[in-house]
Amino acid sequence: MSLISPNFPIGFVHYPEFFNYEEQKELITQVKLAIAEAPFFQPTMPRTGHPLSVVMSNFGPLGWVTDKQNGYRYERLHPQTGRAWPTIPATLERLWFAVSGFMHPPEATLINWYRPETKSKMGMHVDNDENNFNAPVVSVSLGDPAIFRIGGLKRGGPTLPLKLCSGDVIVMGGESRLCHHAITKVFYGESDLVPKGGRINLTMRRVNAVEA
Ligand code: MD6
Ligand code: FE
Repeated sequence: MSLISPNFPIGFVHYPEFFNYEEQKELITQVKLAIAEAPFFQPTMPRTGHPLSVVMSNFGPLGWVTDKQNGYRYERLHPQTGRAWPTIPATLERLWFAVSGFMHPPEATLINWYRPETKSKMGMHVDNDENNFNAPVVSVSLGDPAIFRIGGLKRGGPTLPLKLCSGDVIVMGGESRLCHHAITKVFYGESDLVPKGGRINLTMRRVNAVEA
């Protein structure tokens, strides 16, 4: 069952517990396998070099990375190993085709780990490093619950909160695709799903327009 709140931007959909506990554990296994190949790296802000509070990795032909020198971008290779990212697990590809309404596969799946040690959060941002915004962004939450807040197209406007629990999926398409959003709180220690604790978020995206 999907929930569409009348107050949320058009194109925003929430699927509470899309994945059951067994499926969540399977996704964590997939993340662990990926991390063995493509270890978490510490992303840093463009120009300042200030570290983001999460650590990251990716699945897919393209991975989202950021560092002081070159800023936000997509890369084919892991910044430290120089190897290609692991392929997107079949479960996630199936999710994409089930909920995105988009005929072409995702090109990138960002893995964010919100660690209990650092009490990670994520500031207000827009996902706009892609070359085309026709496809929605699809995201999966695993582990500790969190408060997601979504605003409008302009920075600094009012925002609405949504609690994201383990197994939840959200879709940001249509008018919501370029809305500001953040993770303002994580309820650390509530879930035992993630081996070293915390929250894992998987964010699936298209980067390039579909070729004609
Ligand atoms: C998170 N999510 O849930 C952060 N972006 O940890 C995002 O930044 C996000 O969930 C675009 C679309 C869906 C998302
Ligand atoms: Fe985002």
